[in-house]
Amino acid sequence: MVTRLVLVLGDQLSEGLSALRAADKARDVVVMAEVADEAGYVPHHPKKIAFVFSAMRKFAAELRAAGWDVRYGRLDDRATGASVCAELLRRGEEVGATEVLATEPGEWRLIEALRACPLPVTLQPDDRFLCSHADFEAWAAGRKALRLEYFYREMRKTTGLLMEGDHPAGGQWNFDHDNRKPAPGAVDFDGPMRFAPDAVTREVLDMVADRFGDNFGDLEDFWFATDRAQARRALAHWVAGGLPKYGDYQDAMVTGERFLWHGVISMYVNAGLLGPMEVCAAVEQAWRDGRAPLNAAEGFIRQVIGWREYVRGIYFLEGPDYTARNALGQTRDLPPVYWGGETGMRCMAEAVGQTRTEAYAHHIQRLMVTGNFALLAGVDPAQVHEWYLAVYADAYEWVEAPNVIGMSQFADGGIIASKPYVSSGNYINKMSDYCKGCAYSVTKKTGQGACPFNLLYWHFMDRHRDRFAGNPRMAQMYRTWDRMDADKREVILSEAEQVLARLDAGEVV
Ligand code: FAD
Ligand code: DLZ
Ligand code: SF4
Repeated sequence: MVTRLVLVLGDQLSEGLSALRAADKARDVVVMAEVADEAGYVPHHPKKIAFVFSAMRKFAAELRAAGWDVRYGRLDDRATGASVCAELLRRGEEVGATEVLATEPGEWRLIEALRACPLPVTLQPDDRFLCSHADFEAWAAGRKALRLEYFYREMRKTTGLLMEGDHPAGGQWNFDHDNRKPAPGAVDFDGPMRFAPDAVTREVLDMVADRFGDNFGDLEDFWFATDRAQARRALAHWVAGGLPKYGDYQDAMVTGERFLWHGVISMYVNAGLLGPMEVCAAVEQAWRDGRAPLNAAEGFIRQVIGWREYVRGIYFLEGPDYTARNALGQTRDLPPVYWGGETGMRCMAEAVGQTRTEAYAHHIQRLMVTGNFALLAGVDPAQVHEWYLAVYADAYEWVEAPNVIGMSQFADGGIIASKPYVSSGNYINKMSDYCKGCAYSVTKKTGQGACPFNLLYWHFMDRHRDRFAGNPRMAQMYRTWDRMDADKREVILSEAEQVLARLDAGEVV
């Protein structure tokens, strides 16, 4: 019997991975590798690299303990190939294998690299996801608009989560209107479970500090779970303490509170340490046991079986050119504030600051602070995309690109979002306490100290009028703009231009 290589990538750390299921422990050899190309295709946050490498090393040890022959290439071993394909070729020669079994990677870039690899690679579907490509294509076929809500209802029915017979639990599919409470005074959850680095992680941390110390992001105080057992404990900790108020304060932002009641488990689910059904089942059980309210359980389950599956479906449906889309023709360079440059904007300082320290920001910070600002400021979506792909521990292209190119930057022309997620400072002020400590004034629409979001919001509306004036969901805002005094409109636009000029000149905004 001929030996085959079984490729396991850094985000495929699941015992039941389809490639492993298709392989034969007695004759096949598992290949895992920390390769320069994967560690460097964007300047990943050092905590993200450390998380991926540590989890890979520990998963390799688990596979070995389960009887697999694992050939693991470390980044600090000179013999390790520079790319996934180079490593496969090296290992192929080493063990006399001429074919590869793999689970479909989550990025077109890697799928194409495997197709181009001289060794024949058989790709198995990644059935850790709940909706297959074929099922998503069938759902999307013939629909004019691919809206999440309808997809989500189908997923509720297929998974049976929060269902009572054919009906949604509580008589409603969606409890989002209960989930928009602004920032509370005090946070009564101590945040995600933290793990002191073990010997494997410490070794990885030293290497990452040495090789990637110049990348944006702090490596110190590394606390992530790096194996399945730890990730399960982190999940249980959050279900007990964070889930009960997760729904209520899902959209809130509080100065210095980096996690609030959020799960902070996306990096574990995306790397394969936890399964999407497993996390939803834990949440559903908490609701059934009376340990969490329905609005919290439904809100969370919608993110996982709804949004998470939906964005993956869109990524694969739309094809490899998705990340290059720029429907609004925005071209400005990403301002230095995204890489920690000085800013007077408290909201941006908070969101970018915790991104730097934790490789984490929650959804509303990503969407309504950093995403909103980039969109209003007219930043090139490809640069925005690369930033998000680099700086978050949970970022892989299949999930990051639809969220950034589609949901946040409207660069796909409205496949995901029915209208752009833009707002003035008012929304941020309503949902956070950031404005209180800001150098700008959120109530000032123009003049010295006016909040840049207020100015840029109208600039965005005005410069994209042709595209959005006919959108019924934006008509009210255009009416407000049109009713404004012409002089006032002119002042707003010219002050917005000044903000943009300052961004272009690299000045502090
Ligand atoms: P929770 O608030 O506790 O949510 C529960 C879970 O639902 C998450 O763990 C995640 O698995 C899933 N989820 C929630 N929203 C989404 C979504 N929109 N798309 C996919 N899954 C979702 N998520 C990523 O996993 N990787 C990314 O690279 C990523 N980039 C984003 C970029 C932008 C501009 C925006 C607006 C959102 C992005 N998201 C991304 C979605 C979301 O912000 C994160 O999943 C979430 O913040 C992770 O933190 P959490 O585990 O505390 O989430
Ligand atoms: C993100 C990442 C990093 C930083 N490094 C590696 C690596 O060295 N080896 C590997 O197999 N995977 C790595 N990954 C994940 C992949 O780059 C890629 O993003 C995902 O497999 C796509 O779904
Ligand atoms: Fe952000 Fe404007 Fe509020 Fe300052 S005033 S924190 S810039 S929204």
